[in-house]
Amino acid sequence: MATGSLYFHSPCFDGIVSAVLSAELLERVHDWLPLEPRAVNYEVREQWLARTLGESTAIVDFLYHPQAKFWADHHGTAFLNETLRAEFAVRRDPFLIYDAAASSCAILLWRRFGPDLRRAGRDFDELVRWADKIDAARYDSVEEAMVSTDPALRITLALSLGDAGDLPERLVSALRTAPLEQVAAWPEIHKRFERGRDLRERGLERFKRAASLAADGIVVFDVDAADTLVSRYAPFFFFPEARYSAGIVRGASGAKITAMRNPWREFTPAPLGHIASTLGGGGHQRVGSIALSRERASTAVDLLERLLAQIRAFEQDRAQRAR
Ligand SMILES: [Mn+2]
Repeated sequence: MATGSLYFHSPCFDGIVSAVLSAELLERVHDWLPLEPRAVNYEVREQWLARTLGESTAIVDFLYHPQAKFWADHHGTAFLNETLRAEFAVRRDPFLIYDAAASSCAILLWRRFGPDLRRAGRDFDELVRWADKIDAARYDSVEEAMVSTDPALRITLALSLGDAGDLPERLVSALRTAPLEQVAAWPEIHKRFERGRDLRERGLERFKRAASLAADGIVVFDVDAADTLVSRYAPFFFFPEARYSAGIVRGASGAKITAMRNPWREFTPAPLGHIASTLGGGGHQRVGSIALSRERASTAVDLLERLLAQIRAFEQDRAQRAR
């Protein structure tokens, strides 16, 4: 039987939910061929545009491709070059949807097509709510981000272990009809979740010894994360009053410098993505990071110092303006 393709970003809960929504929409409401889910991630970047897409191809939560018949994304980096961005800007097609201000691809799709799906008897409110919360990191508390066992968070941690095989594709197929709770209870999800929880606990112990809170409210750390999972929220788990975290996470393939503002405190932070971009990295307002290969990992301490200096300069300016 002929089939179409549905590319979705993975491992990512938002990518999976976006695939569920678009599969249901295209197959049930618009009579597309059955869509085969295919997980993709940014490793395919270099070859993405060289790929020839089949007649019935949808792409969600991932890079724009001019041959896609259905496309939705919210990443600032959706267009691989300016020509594509310009070409897209003049296309008028209700099946090509882009909004860099949307907090998740799932919410973007749900706002646009939720009424059609509801009329077809498909309600995905709960899935969309979780996808949006996770993608936008809009957690109620650091505890919810770190130790909660809600079904969507169990699946997210299970996926974060890597080597997931075709688990993301099977999740898309299952979540089209089965309740979230039931899917999260799959033995393989449970097993991966338990392993993820152990690794995360080890990561926390390691982080605790490698971090300290500076007098100006920045959690500074240099942690070896090999064989553990170090949560990006660990700094605020130990230092809930901190304003920022900035540090080095070292692994087998190199090192990563990351900076984040405390998402549970109200204030206008230094532009962390911009600061990181001046040092060879990227990000957005609330989080910046710089990836370093193993060969360049020795520059990490120096780069972190320069990043900290820029955050501190911003904060001093702010203090002066307030005076
Ligand atoms: Mn997303």
